Amino acid sequence: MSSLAAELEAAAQIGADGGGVSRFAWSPELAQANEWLIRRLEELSLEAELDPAGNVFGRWAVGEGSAVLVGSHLDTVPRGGRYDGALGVLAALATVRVLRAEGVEPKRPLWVVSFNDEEGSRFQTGMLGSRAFCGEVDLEDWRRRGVADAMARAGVDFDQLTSARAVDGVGAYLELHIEQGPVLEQSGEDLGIVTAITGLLGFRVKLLGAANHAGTTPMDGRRDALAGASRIVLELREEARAREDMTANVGIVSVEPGGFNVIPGLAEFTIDVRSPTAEGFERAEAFVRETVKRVAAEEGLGMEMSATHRKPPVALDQGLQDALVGAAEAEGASYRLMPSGAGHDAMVLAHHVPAAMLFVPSRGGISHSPDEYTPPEQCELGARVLARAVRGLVG
Ligand code: HGY
Ligand code: MN
Ligand code: MN
Repeated sequence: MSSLAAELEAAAQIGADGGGVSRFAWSPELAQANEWLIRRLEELSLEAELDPAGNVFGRWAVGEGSAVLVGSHLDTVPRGGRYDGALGVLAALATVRVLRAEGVEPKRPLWVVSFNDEEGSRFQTGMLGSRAFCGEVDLEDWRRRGVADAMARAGVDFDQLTSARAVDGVGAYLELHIEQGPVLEQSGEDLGIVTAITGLLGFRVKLLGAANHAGTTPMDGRRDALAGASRIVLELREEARAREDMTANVGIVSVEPGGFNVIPGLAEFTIDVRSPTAEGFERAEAFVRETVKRVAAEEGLGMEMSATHRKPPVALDQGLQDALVGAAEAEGASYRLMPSGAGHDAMVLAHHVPAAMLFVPSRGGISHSPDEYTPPEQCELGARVLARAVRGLVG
């Protein structure tokens, strides 16, 4: 088994959960994964650091000028797969290993990174680590979301988050990632070179009705919060199905008081909508706000709605895409230029430095699931192309 496959296997044991992996920001499982990673970085004689935002860096401090930053994330969705994020972090390690083995002396610094909380699983607002690294910290919003309490429980000082900004030292960011969709498997190419990353919109909605007796309350006139939420879920789905440039998902729903014979008086849920175009992104946001407001009114429900995240679609750097094309061709790998339907830390970095991503196929297009899988030879080809591109960037 290659060291990449072995390390993916070892990482998947940390936070193993029901066949998948659960590692959330400032949780013991992610802390254990970060410690494991730091040991790997130190074995490669890199300067390892756990920064104030929970990001893990391994720095090869050589040469001069801005650093090439390579990595991804080790946090996961609940019972996620073993490749989402981890592949990119471990491929960055493999890149250093290859360059050292080849006796390459980089002419500029090379940094490996595992960003904290890319998924947003705990606080429903993702990419906290890369946003802090880039100086995009919203202390009040994050405090309101419980980030400060979670950090305090983990013994980490919330007020130090703003000192995590260090993107000024970076000149380029590269991330290897599984595609998390069916395109490459269906088209048969070895690799995807990402042109742009879809825009992400997140909301948290609370519908307030009236808890009442499920049997004696006349059907007309009920103020059923879950019925209202259900209508919104289906209307979002219909709209997204009818459009080429929109996806919609409601992944978390809770109702109160939660009795089988009680009409739900309160329903709280998340909304995740996405669009790869600026126009589609604006239209999707307007549609969500209008639909929630209209259905709440029609159902006689009170409504509270807050945005959890808003990341417009972003194009990735043409020069770095060209470098990935050159590296793929040099490795004899077939590839296609393609957008990403998933969000990534690269969409944060891309607003600050040239950033690019490389995809390997996902079996059945499955991700955010224990069934996520990419064959070792495809992972290794992706890692080889990444290493070749990085070698070209560090001179
Ligand atoms: O949700 C996403 O697209 C990413 O996996 N965080
Ligand atoms: Mn993910
Ligand atoms: Mn990811």
